[in-house]
Parts: sequence; C-alpha cells; structure tokens
Amino acid sequence: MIIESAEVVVTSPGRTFVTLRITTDEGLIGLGDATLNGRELAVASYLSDHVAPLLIGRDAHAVEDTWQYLHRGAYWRRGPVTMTAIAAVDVALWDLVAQRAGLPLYQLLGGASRRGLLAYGHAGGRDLPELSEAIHRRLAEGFRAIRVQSGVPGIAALYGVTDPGTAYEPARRAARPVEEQWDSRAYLRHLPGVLEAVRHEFGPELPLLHDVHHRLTPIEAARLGRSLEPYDLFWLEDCTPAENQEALRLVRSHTVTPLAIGEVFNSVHDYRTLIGEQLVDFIRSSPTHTGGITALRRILDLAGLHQIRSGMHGPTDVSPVGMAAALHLGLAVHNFGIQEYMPHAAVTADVFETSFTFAAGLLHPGELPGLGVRLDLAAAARYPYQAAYLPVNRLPDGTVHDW
Ligand code: EZ4
Ligand code: CO
Repeated sequence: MIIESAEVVVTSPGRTFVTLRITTDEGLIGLGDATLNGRELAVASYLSDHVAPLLIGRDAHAVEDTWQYLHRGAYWRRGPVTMTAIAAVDVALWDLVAQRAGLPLYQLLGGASRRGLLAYGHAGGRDLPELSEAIHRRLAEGFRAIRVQSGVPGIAALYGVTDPGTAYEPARRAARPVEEQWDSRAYLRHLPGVLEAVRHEFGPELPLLHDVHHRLTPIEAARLGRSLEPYDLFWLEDCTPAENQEALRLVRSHTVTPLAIGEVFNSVHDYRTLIGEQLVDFIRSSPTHTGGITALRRILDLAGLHQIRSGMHGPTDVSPVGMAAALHLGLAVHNFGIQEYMPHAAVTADVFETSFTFAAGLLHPGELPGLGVRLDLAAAARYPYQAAYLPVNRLPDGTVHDW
C-alpha cells in the first residue's frame, strides 16, 4: 500500500479545520486532523512544504517507522506545530491500515475494552440561574457528566461563559484576538459557592468537572482544590500553567480533589514527572496535539502504570477526524477515564461525514472500516479559510495573564 499523494485541506465550515488527506496506489483515502487553534496555517505549511513530499512512495503500513522518521529525522523535535503535523500523518496512516484490513480502527488497537465512552458536556452561565439552565439543557441532550464554568462578579468577559443559547466557541473571527479579563482573588472567593449550589441542586451522583485554564499559582490552586473538596469534583483541570511539572507537587500535597492536565502538552516528556510521581489523575491530551495515536497510546500506557486515566481533549477545534481518532483509541485503552465532547456546528457536517454516535451519555466510534470519517472536497472548497484567534487575557491592571 504505497502513498501516491498527500494534500492539505484547509476549510472553515463553522470554524477552521486543517486536514491531511493521503491517497494510496489502491485508491484508499486516509485522513488526519492537523488543526491547531489560531495557528492553523503554520501546521498547514509544515505539512505541505516539509512533510507531504516525504510521504510520496512510502509504505502506508509503516506507521511506526514513519512516526520516527518525521520525529527523529527532522532533528527539531516536539512543539505544538511539529507534533500536530506528525499527528495528522500518524492518524491518516492508522486510518489507511484499518481500512485496508476492513476493520474499525479500534480493532487494530486491541479491540473494545468497553461498550462506549462516557462523555462530558459544557455548561456555562454568567450567574447561577443561567448556569442551572445550561446544565439542564446538557442533561436533556443526554450528557451524564458536566463541566461547570461560571461568571465571576466584577469580571466582564471570562473564559468558558458564553451568552445563553449560543454554542461554546472560544476562537473569534477577527483581525486580532479579543481580550478577556481575570482576577484570581475574585474567582477564588466566588467559585466554591457556585459548586456548592450546583451540587445541592443536581445531587450527589452527577459527575461535575471544572477548568481553571492555567490561571492560578500553585498555592492558589492548592487552596482552590481544598475548598472544592466538599463538592466532590470528577476533576479540576489545568489549575496551573503546568509546564512547571514540579509545581504540581505543592498542589497535590494539599488537596485530594482529582487533577487533570495536558490539553496544551505535545509530548510524553511533558508528563514524565507528573505521571512518574503520580501528581495528576487524568491526561488531557488528544491524539491531534500529541503526535497522534502512536504517541498518545504510549503516554496512556505509562499513565496506566500509575492508575492515571485518559480525559482526552474534545473541543470543537479538534476536528471530526481528530474526534474519531480519540474515540477509537479511548474505546481500546484499558485506562479510559472520560471524553470531552462539544458537538460541532451543524454546518461542519456539510464537509465531514462521521459515523460516531452519542447515546445515553456514551460516545462510540462506529463500525465502519478505518476512522469512519469522510471529507467532501467540493464541500470543503465552499468554506474558504477564515482567520480566527483565541482570546488574550489581562489582569485588572492590564498585565497579560495566562488565558
Ligand atoms: O480552551 O480548545 O477544556 N477545554 C478547553 C478548550 C480550549 C480550546 C483551545 O483551543 O480548555 O476550550
Ligand atoms: Co481545558
């Protein structure tokens, strides 16, 4: 099965997606997600200028060798652009190998370890009534686990809180990033009361998650984790900017609230201390931003030695192709934890035809050979690239802060 062509498709049906489309001599088409939110064209160029020409003539079955060839062979390793590009190749090759075998991809990864993947949905509200309404809406859609984000008095524009009824989408189509605000003291004062009210209204069973989005210092995060213990969170996500893995020792030593980290990580090396010292409970990486299925499976195997489970990133900026890859891997690995699921805008289905399902709170990748996703090139061309940026975040005095 020889690779004949590799092309990069940039399309914006509702939001921008970058897809690698590999064609073999037998006419099979494999897809890989290369979407890096707000920096999409950097990955598109990495692939079309530097990687696609190297793929022509290679054996599509050589998934491991191709991964090493692109990772070690480039000399310049790691980083989100590189690892997203390698991920797209890796996932497209797995798609091809599974199609050639006539099997859904999860069967090549060890087969199904469960009936389906518990998914969590997002609920955000500017105040408690709005938040409660948003949670009720997600429950009515079938979600059995909910990420809770809340407005904070005194902060006008805040991560995770959108106008009621509008879909959650942090990237904005504008020439420059919009600016949001942050105040750690106001947040730390307000949030425990929100979780208390939600737990009280929705009862003890419902798994509740919360994303701090990298904003706190270790001692602030330790305090927050401890103050949320009575509300039994499923996880507290990205409580610090965790490039400093050792910082999590301090958080961990003060709280038993489970910790999730890593949606911005791109390599197993970002996790070595966190996993080795058991400083977190869930791995947030998706195949798309971590070098693909080949690389994430290794991270999860290492995590499994320490009873750390998956919690793969599944925002709208992981494309339908990237979501399918996450679902096949999540169905197969033993240490699956939970899957984030934010359905794409309806218009995305004009371009990407998917076969994964969501029923009774569980996702399933479906039974089509390969990933089970098709890309309609003619439809993709009808949605030309539109620039969008993630927000930038500032403290009350104007200092740029982690977003
Ligand atoms: O900010 O996907 O847990 N989910 C998140 C997301 C990320 C976006 C960044 O592209 O934190 O909303
Ligand atoms: Co997050």
